[in-house]
Amino acid sequence: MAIKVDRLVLRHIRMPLVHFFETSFGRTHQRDIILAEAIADDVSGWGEVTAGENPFYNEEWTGSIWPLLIDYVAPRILQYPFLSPADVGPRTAYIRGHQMARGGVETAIWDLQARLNNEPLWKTIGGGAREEIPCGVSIGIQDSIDKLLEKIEVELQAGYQRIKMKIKPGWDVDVVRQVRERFPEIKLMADANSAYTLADTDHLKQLDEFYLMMIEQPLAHDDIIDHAALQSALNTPICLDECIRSAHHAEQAIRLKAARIINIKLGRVGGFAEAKRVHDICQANDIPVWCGGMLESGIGRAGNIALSTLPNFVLPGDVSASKRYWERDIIKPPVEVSPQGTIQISNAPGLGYELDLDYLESLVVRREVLV
Ligand code: OSB
Ligand code: MG
Repeated sequence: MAIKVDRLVLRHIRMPLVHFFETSFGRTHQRDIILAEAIADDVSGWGEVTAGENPFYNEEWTGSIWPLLIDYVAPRILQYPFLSPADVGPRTAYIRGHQMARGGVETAIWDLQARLNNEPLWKTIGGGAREEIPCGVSIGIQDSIDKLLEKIEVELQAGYQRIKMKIKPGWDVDVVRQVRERFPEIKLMADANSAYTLADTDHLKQLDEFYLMMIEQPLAHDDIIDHAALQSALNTPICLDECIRSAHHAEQAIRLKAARIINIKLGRVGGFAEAKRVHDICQANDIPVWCGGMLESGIGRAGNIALSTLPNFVLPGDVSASKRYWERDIIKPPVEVSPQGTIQISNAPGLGYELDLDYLESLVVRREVLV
């Protein structure tokens, strides 16, 4: 039976982070998140737009999402009879780029489909290869190395299976060395968020000494070719994040040997259908994948958990407990991580968590109802 979305409600919510999060492109203290609620026959599906507050990770940002959804996505989505949520991507593909904006609505329609089917979202998307998700954490750049070491200790005590640390010029080889000296056995990786160029090849080669699981996105956000050149010079596997916005990019990166691992983010590739295609191409080429994070609220986090049940998500991802980000999350219960560093998947319909609607509404700074 076709789904027709008869109302799309956009909410812009503001949520303070428990701790600031710093990457090579800047520090975030509070999140400005756009949520999409797609309604059909009084059943709601929810999706989170994972764009940041500034156009620094990619070109999308909270401010660009709002008009894009109102002017370009909503008119193509409302009242259109979708045979499958997989058709939402093609229906909005006339828009160049803007995967995160489009993905927020696409994921809402998958959740809507799951709720209409009265089944968990992981089932609707064709996942379910595992009942618990292996979890790692992403730790931002800190004010001191001591602070970083202390944070790593706390996360290891909590059970997380791998540690990702952010690096940038001036906070890289020496910091990684000290982390390695203190924690010689842990699964460790570094994420540069595009802070280097090929001219830094010799510098980055020094990281080979620390047997990292991978170096994530060292070079430009849109340059697969330079990553191929760097990968041929490094022993450490490169993992691509920013560069992979589609299954076609994944296929090209694999063909060029630009990466040995790929991080899949729902928003960055425009939603579940494309994320699955990226997953499948990687699986067919023996490239393991893991689920990245964008400091999501509980809604995006629940979507990431569903995605992580696809079979080739074999490495611990960046999907971690709600309490690492939020004093109070907008879902009930919050996402919790076991002492073994895993998240148990939920069998409840849709995202698998209840929304704390009263709390969510209290965070809204603007709203738009589209019919
Ligand atoms: O590159 O993976 C990234 C956060 C914001 C923007 C980009 C990235 C990140 C993270 C945090 O590393 C992942 C998370 O804890 O949600
Ligand atoms: Mg990254």
